[in-house]
Amino acid sequence: MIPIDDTPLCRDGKVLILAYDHGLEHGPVDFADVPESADPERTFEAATHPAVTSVAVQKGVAEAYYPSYEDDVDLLVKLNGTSNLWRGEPDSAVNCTVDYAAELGASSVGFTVYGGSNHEIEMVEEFRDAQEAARRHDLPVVMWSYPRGQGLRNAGDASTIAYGARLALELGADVAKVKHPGSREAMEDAVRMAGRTKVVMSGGSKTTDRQFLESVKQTIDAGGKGLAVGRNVWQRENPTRILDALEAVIFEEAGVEEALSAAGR
Ligand code: FBP
Repeated sequence: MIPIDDTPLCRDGKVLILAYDHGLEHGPVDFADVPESADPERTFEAATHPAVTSVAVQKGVAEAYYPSYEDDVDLLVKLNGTSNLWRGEPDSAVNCTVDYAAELGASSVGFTVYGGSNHEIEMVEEFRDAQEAARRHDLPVVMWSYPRGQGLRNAGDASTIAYGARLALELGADVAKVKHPGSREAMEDAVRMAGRTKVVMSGGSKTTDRQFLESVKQTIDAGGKGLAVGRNVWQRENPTRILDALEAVIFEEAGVEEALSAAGR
């Protein structure tokens, strides 16, 4: 296990990963409301905000855009990912090796595991290869731990999310990225199940500032390390304002009201 507090993935022991792999995972629909958000430069610019500890992108976006930002932004390369055009049981193609992610300048890597999918066995075997290669490069591993699949009717249940957090510990991830399970207590359970693996909340689809900040606050109060968020930042007209608010909640122990005023409302 890598002590992530000493890596660029953390600032003062907390994590705010700005996720931008949606062009692959969801496609153009995610950029429809804010057309400028299709330009990766806009997200890289947002990632220069001091609250952001890393930007998470796929290999192609890293190759094309990271060289212009390498002095100002820390890079997490997502090693697998699948388009929304795929209609099969949840699975994720391994698109990048750890060696190549390191060559691109990544200081950490990300990997999705769909526990419960009919493809769980292969995904976990692929994760094994990536995790062991990452250890050789001394790169922290963030597991996007999203239990789902046709046999799982309760993917959003607190107990399933806690199981996802536990999978991350058992399989050797340094950070477990899990969906918000709906309450502080349920997030405490996920944090407890993850043991020494750090838990970060996955942002989810865009919601109001207040609802979003409340879920982030619950995560921090539950012992979570922070957040890996995409749409709730770059689908906003002004990503800087929500990042100001997130900085207050995650790094300055502010409450939601205080954070909302930090964001200027
Ligand atoms: P969001 O904060 O926008 O939810 O992004 C987090 C993330 O894990 C992305 O990295 C990924 O593209 C997306 O969610 C996958 O979401 P899902 O598979 O649940 O549709």
